[in-house]
Amino acid sequence: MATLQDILQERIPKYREEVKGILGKDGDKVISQVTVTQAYGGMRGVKGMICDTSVVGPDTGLIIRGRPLLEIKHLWPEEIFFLLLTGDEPDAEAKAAMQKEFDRRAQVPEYVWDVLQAMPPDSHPMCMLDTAILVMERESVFRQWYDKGAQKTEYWKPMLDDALNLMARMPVVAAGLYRMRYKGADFIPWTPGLDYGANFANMLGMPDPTGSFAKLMRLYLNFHSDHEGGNVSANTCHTVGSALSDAYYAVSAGLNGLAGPLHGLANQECLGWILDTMKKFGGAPSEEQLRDFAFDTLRSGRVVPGYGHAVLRVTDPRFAGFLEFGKEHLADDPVFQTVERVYNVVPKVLTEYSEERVKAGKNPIANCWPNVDAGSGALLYHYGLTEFPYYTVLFSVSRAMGMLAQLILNRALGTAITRPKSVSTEWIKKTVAEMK
Ligand code: CMX
Repeated sequence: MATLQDILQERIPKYREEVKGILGKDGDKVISQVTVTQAYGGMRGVKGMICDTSVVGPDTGLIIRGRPLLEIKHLWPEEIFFLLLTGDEPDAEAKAAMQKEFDRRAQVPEYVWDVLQAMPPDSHPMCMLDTAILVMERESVFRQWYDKGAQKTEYWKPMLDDALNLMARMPVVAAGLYRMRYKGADFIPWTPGLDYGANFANMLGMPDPTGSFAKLMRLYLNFHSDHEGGNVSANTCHTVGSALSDAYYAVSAGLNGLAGPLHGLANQECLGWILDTMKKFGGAPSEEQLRDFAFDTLRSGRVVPGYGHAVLRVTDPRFAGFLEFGKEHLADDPVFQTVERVYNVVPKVLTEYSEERVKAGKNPIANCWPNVDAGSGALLYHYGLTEFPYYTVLFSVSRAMGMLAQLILNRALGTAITRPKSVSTEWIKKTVAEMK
């Protein structure tokens, strides 16, 4: 049986050789240019970093290691992590070995709970999760190896150790803080022998007589795991990790970015918007009512959460996958029905509104289609997870997989410390003037 460690040990030297070959042969080829708009505009579209775990095509959405997301939606989180890292699905034995790794590592130190208990009771759950991750930094295997003078070529090994520890502990911490923060209840421990997604579902403590909540958790953890390298959370994690900060520092930094309302926090805002429509109209609104509500939102200067994307230009396949799950498991739920109706209405509203914006001299809305956050909240709500601020924590447990896989590969390649060149507005003015 080839374990994750065996496969990486065998492949990393080849991966290094491949990259060395590319750099030796084509290192001076130009792959991207930067306009002034891009420099002021979040570097959108500038190709200036490498990520091999996944790519996001504007017209295809997420593709993990060459596999379009909806073709691999059946994979469990432990299989997704293996795939992200190696490019292959694990065989049954390797999958079982991964599950044993998590069983072995899923002990959360007592001091983590003490720290969480000491936090103000109105702390945001994302702040609690990040605090828990940071406080465990003292256990970083990478830092111990580094302090002892480990060879650079070996760095990926303690990084993998940290990654597996962190991955095993994150669902325990996330579920524990949920029960502490919202239920005032005792923690439910990790159950050895139970898979990662079902374990998380079980530790949250939702009643799940049919097992469909565990199915949702596996799907949820799969769908949010990675979204190439340039998004705020992955990019931040990459930058912090490039300074050889360990996985605890890097992942918590990335997750702080995920906590922003234009990124992962939209997860909590979407369902709020859906429920506001239902409150206003006394139940699932008609499409006409939704249209008016969406225009009111936009004209009051707010965004319609769950719609639009920095890269995607089509319906996010992750949204499509959640919609399919909803149709199968909760078709009669009025909140889910509202999500479906919003999908029928909002793309048209945003398209019209975008045209109004352009006439008024503003930017068009580049993508009027739903992103991942537009539907997932309704599914969680159906199963009793009604605390919106918690949704980004679920996102985080999943996204940590992609961030950790990217960190390990970057340590394997010895990726350089990130240091793009910034320029001043004065420089832009002078440089542009010289071009005329
Ligand atoms: N509602 C209203 N206006 C929107 C919009 C939406 N859903 N999506 C984009 N716009 C606006 C932008 O705010 C921007 O306006 P200004 O020029 O006045 O600042 C304009 O359209 C152009 O933006 P864009 O090029 O289409 O999109 P960006 O790459 O700048 O931003 C995103 C992308 C996701 C931040 C934006 O679409 C948005 O705010 N969506 C709603 C929030 C959301 O769902 N976020 C979750 C994204 C998924 C994730 O990354 O986690």
